[in-house]
Amino acid sequence: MLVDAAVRPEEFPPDFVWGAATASYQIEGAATLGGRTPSIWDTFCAEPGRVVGGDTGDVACDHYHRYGEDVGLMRTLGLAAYRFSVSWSRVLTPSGEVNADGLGFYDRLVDEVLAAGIDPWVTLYHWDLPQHLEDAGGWPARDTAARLAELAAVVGGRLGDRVGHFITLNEPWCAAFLGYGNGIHAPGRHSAADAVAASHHLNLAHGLSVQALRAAAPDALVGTTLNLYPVTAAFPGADSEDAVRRIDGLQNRWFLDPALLGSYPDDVLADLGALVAPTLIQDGDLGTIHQPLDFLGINYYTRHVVRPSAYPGTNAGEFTHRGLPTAANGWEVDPEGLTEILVRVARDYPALPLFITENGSAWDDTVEADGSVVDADRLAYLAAHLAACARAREQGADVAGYFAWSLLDNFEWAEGYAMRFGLVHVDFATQRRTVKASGEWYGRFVRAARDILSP
Ligand code: PNW
Repeated sequence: MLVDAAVRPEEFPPDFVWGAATASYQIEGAATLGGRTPSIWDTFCAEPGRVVGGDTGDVACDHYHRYGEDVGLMRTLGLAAYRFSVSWSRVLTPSGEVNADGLGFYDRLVDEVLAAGIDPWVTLYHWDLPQHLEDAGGWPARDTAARLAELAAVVGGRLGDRVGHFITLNEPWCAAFLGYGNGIHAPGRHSAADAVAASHHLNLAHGLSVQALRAAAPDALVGTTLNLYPVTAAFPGADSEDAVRRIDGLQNRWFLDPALLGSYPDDVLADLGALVAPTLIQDGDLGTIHQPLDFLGINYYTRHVVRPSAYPGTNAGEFTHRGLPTAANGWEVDPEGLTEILVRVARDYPALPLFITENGSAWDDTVEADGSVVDADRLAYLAAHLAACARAREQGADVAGYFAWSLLDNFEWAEGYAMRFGLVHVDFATQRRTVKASGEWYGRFVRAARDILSP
């Protein structure tokens, strides 16, 4: 890939938040240690054919034991902030008790991050639902929303004296539609109605968790993270315009509107029709979901280019490409889409600081004879997307920070360890970490932007 994107540190304000992100199941390992019980991802990985290569998160990056080294890498990169998620089934037991060992891990991690001069940003839910809650119905069951608020109270209460930013959910669209709709993610169920029910209960869980966090951690700032995509028609025509509206509705507005405007979009309700069970959206739900937020997290990877038959979650080839370069996982590299989605969100949902809480790309990295990792494509991707953030800021979007996905190569869900997104290469046989060329570049850029000296 070749992207010609000049971007300079001076294009960002001194208080712009520079970070990197991870998620618990993707890096921690230690799946059975410290009282952790199984999550839906442990179960899913154990089922043949679900994950490429039969890979699991049992060991992953062994971050549970190596977090000190990993925080050292963050410091080397000059990061101002580190976004990670908590493993729900580490923190709470199936009977709802606090597991002191599990919560203690995050307590130590937060202290280590702070001691390195880095701000911890904590995501409550990044897809690893405790298996016992799935057995009780999972996200299609309304009760699961209240259970997340219990986690919020515990985590907020324990970490809220030191953590300045909490994110309720990571990408509820994925959790609902990939988990319960097309089944490519855990728990691997295939029901459109269940996916829609899950999406409403995730939205509800967001609202309830904001309330719980406000009570438990009154000094912290609270937001959520959505995976948003600009949606473009593959070719002109009225059918295409309707496909754009439908995909944009379910992918973007179905999550943005209730959280930020207090209503579901009428056109999406009409599209879904009987998939929205009569008892699903209850009186008062939208008021609960619509909590004042301090920021919105946006994860951006690519654009959706749709044909008339497109429908999210169906995975049936209705999405297409524009002929741009594609990363190793097939996602088109489209930095202009990032500018577009930022400017659009700033226009339609004003007065909310926006943070890129994930952006990055998978490539087949080359490990040189001397052990260095050359990843020119990832470096170019990063530079082009930082330039896209700068363009959005010039157009008035309040883009206040950027978290690269990901700090480390890690367990890439259904793709297992085959797809590498890290700024830091991980040799999974030895757990040896090597900062890639992209990581070196990002570190230099961040240090220049923050006006801090090299280590
Ligand atoms: C996001 N899709 O996942 C997640 O937040 C990360 O945990 C993940 O590692 C990263 O992006 C890279 O994939 C997604 O198929 C996974 O549409 C799949 C999809 C979207 C986002």
